[in-house]
Amino acid sequence: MTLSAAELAAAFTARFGTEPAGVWSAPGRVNLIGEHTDYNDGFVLPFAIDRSTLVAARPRTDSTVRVASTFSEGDVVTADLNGLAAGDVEGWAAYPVGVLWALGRSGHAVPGMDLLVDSSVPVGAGLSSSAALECAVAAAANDLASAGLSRSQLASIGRLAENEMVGAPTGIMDQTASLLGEVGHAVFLDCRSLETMLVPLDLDGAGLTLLVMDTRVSHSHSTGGYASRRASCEEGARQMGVPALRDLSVSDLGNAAGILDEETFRRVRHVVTENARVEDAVAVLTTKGPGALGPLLNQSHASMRDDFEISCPELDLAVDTAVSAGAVGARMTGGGFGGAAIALVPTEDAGTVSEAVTAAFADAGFRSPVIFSVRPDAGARRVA
Ligand code: GAF
Repeated sequence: MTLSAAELAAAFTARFGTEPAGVWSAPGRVNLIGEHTDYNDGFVLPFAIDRSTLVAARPRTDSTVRVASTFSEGDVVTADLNGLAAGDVEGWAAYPVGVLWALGRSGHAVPGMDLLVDSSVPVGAGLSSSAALECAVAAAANDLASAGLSRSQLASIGRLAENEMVGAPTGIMDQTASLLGEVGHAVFLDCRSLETMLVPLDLDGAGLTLLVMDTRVSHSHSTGGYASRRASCEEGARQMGVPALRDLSVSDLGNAAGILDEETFRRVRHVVTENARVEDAVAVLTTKGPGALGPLLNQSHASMRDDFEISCPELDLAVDTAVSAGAVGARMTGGGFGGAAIALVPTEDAGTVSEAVTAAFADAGFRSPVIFSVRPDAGARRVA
């Protein structure tokens, strides 16, 4: 369901019998480039999208949290912040409850709350519906408890909730994009220093459309593949004698090939070359504009497909077909093993590219993809 802030406030009143104190919104994200670099202390270049999660919230006088969503009529998950431990809450409620728990664990007293959630970020599409939910709740709790945390601090709270309460060993990229995004910009993030820089991403001005091609192949970052890639990266850094793969550059790869086993080397090569591509992408965007990003997007996809091995036949088909049908460039986005690919296309070709990808999926016997366009939008904010 996608409700307006006023409609969600009315639904909250109907559900909990009292008006919310306010409504907060946080967007999902597309990662333009820089995949699996965040937990290697590297560089990422995501942007907040014009699809978001809304949370109507009201603080309580006790430590009880009640969460409900417009997707699960009647179901209210209840938890008590007192004595709550990592892993205690399961399912989707682990994200909102986890944020309140993470605030408390980080020394910020927050009361119990009633929360009603609605979202237009597709779940499981690799657009970080999870970070959108975390960041909307974090923004609400920050305001309602007058915690005074910065956007970067709130991103860390969201990550803590995801790592500890949900059990997904993810990095800081998604929460940063959801909290620090700006209209018409991507967010360059140095995941070691946590410094950010807004980079102009004027798609309309360049006559470009960014298509999301949701393969509808489901993925989860709290299961095997994501964690095993992370473990390979840590092992590669250990064997190379550096704190993190961020500390290697492309010129170190020859040396790495002689030290690492073949598979670990390919994992390392992806991260090292991807960091370089992010820096190149920032330079391209600031000097030439988004129309010149194509080769970097395509190279990023090939690296994830061949070296990091996190793509799948549906993602490869979406990317290859989009490029053949006229996209400037395309790549899978997010953690991989399913989810979505993105294609940067001249706006006049967006229909042709979408149709070509849909037809290719039908020919291959794959489920029909869901294809839509997104724009760089603003980060989390109070909307009512
Ligand atoms: C997921 C994670 F949540 C991010 O932290 C990041 O690692 C991404 O996968 C891969 O780049 O979205």
